[in-house]
Amino acid sequence: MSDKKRPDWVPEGAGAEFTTTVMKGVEGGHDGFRGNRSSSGPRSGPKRRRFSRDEYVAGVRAGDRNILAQTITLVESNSTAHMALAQEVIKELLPDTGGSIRIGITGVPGVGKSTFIEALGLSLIAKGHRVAVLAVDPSSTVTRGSILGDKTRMELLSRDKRAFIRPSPSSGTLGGVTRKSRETILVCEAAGFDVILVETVGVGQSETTVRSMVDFFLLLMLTGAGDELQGIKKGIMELADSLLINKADGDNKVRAQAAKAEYNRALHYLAPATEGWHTQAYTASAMTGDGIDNILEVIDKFRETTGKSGVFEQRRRSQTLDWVYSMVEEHLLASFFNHAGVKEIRSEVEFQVVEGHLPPTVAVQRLIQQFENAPPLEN
Ligand SMILES: Nc1nc2c(ncn2[C@@H]2O[C@H](COP(=O)(O)OP(=O)(O)OP(=O)(O)O)[C@@H](O)[C@H]2O)c(=O)[nH]1
Ligand SMILES: [Mg+2]
Repeated sequence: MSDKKRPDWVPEGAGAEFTTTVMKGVEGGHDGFRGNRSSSGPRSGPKRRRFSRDEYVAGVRAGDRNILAQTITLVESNSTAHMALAQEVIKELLPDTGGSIRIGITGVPGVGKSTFIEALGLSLIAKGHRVAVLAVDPSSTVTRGSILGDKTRMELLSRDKRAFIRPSPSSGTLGGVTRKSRETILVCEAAGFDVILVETVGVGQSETTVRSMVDFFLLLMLTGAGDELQGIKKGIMELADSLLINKADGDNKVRAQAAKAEYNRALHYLAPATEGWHTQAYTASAMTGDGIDNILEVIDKFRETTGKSGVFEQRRRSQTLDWVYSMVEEHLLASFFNHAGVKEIRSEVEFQVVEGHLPPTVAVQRLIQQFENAPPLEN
């Protein structure tokens, strides 16, 4: 793929406005600001400067790519001081957010997500949009920044200044990754990106996580591999607003059409992911470009339909509230498990329960009582 030449379908002018747009993700240190420390050797490159709240806000609003990238780094930081500043920045930017369509794209490894995103992104910018591509990969620390490795798959898009590509945030709890990704979406919107594409690999909990932060959720599938092989569960299909059978090119075209019909039949028996919207299957090829514009039309139609019915706005509101309560939940859980009093009796209570000396319900009462009432070291 490295010597990939521009395919015929690539819109004219795409990739023409060259710039280095694949931003580095959080690296090294847990606070994401390793670049500020004099770690080793002579300093190379320009010194990274910390900005004030107002500088971050003004830079993002002005669409300054460097400040945008640094604001996201701030948002992704786990240090308490950075988090506090990030919240101030986001609070200021909030009125400028929300003006995009947020599209989640999932599918098993190798289904063609990155290639598809490049095709979709190029088509979108040719239509006058500004596209931000983010990744959510809560599954491992090793693949962090895997979008960077995908550079060859998004070669043209990554060089176009109408697009902005951001690798996955550094590792952490799923909740932490969710917060970072959601806040990154907001920052990109404030910077004027009107289409946000969120790629996530179809494993574990990440689909549900991404579904909870996007308006439209697209499931990419393969034909000829069988459902079990694809690891596609009914549950995932039920999250999707469209199914797209990818790689519908060459010998695969006919099979892709057959798979489409089959999935459309299956979809009749599933509850729709979005009220008032009928999830359907389509075919596409990120390679030839077939079906790319069609799926954009489907997304337009989705926005129009759900916008009129109010479902679009309703979902955004409930997603925001869900987010609030999932953060509350996380905070409470962390406080519980870090509580000195709870820590003190926990192993003894666990022992009593598994030995059958203490009913689980009583164990819960003891632990909660310890957490709520007893000062940590009193008994
Ligand atoms: N024939 C054909 N091959 C494709 C198409 N889209 C992608 N591929 C190929 O499929 C392989 C995987 O593509 P990627 O875009 O990296 O897939 P991905 O889903 O992003 O993979 P992960 O990031 O590893 O989860 C690459 O070799 C692509 O060239 C397509 O439409 N047709
Ligand atoms: Mg990929």
